[in-house]
Amino acid sequence: MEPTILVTRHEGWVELTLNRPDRLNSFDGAMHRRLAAALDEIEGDEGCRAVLLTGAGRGFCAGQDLSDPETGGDDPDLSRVIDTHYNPLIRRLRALKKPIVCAVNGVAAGAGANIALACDIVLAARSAKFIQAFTKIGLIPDSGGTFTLPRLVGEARARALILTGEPVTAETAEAWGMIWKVVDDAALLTEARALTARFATQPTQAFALAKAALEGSVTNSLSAQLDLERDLQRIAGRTPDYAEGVAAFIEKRPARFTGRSS
Ligand code: T3D
Repeated sequence: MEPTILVTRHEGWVELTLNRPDRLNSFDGAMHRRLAAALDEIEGDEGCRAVLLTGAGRGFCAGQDLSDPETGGDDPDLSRVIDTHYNPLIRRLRALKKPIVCAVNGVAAGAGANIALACDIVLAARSAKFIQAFTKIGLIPDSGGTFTLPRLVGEARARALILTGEPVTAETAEAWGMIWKVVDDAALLTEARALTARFATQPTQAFALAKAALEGSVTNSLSAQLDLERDLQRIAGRTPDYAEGVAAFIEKRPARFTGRSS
């Protein structure tokens, strides 16, 4: 049987493909565990400096596999699957110390939409759409949807998307600031791969620290955020990539970043 998560290693970066195309790459427990194992490896691999997440077939991800016996039963406790799988996944994507690009190749529904929105940079195929499908089946958004959406698109749009479950086209998602960019379907993977490969040659520590600063900004006051920036900049200023970046600038040559912390 084909693995439900395809892991393709490139020079300095890893491509993860959700691979249950006949179920629009919806998640069952086994797929969650495979993704978690792949992320374990990526986190521990200094040679991997960027990640690309995409889906196989015509969909990106339709969220939870609604036929998965692990989440069904007479008296389901959906908090279990959230605690075991979705919440750790979203926390890991946000905390990953390397950029994660998401190439949304088709429909992203339910948790699938919110997993995409938890990535650092989202490119979407022109034919893709984003659906907060939860209330259609009597659930509330999870995987950070109630947190991420209002921050990305504003309260009015977030509330309407959540309560109506209406699909948002990739073009509207870009226009509303929900995602970074729409790309023609045929060009999506080429463009997403080029971006991820470029990130893999850049100052990885600075990316990690910038992500940490952005996370801090969610709850910090301006004053606390200024202090956090100072502290993280102190760390950035001691990385070899800072020395190299400045030297390359002075010498008017391209920088050769290693991504190393020391
Ligand atoms: O445990 C918990 O439940 C808690 C966690 C919740 C997190 C969540 O994500 S809840 C939200 C779950 N997702 C959904 O409700 C979305 C369900 N899917 C859809 O609404 C539609 O499939 C789409 C709008 C995403 C796409 O529609 P369309 O017409 O392009 O495709 P389709 O024909 O509906 O789907 C194609 C196949 O994929 C189909 O199988 P078939 O008939 O060809 O054998 C369909 O059943 C299957 N599929 C799509 N989504 C899911 C799914 N199978 C299982 N689970 C799915 N989520």
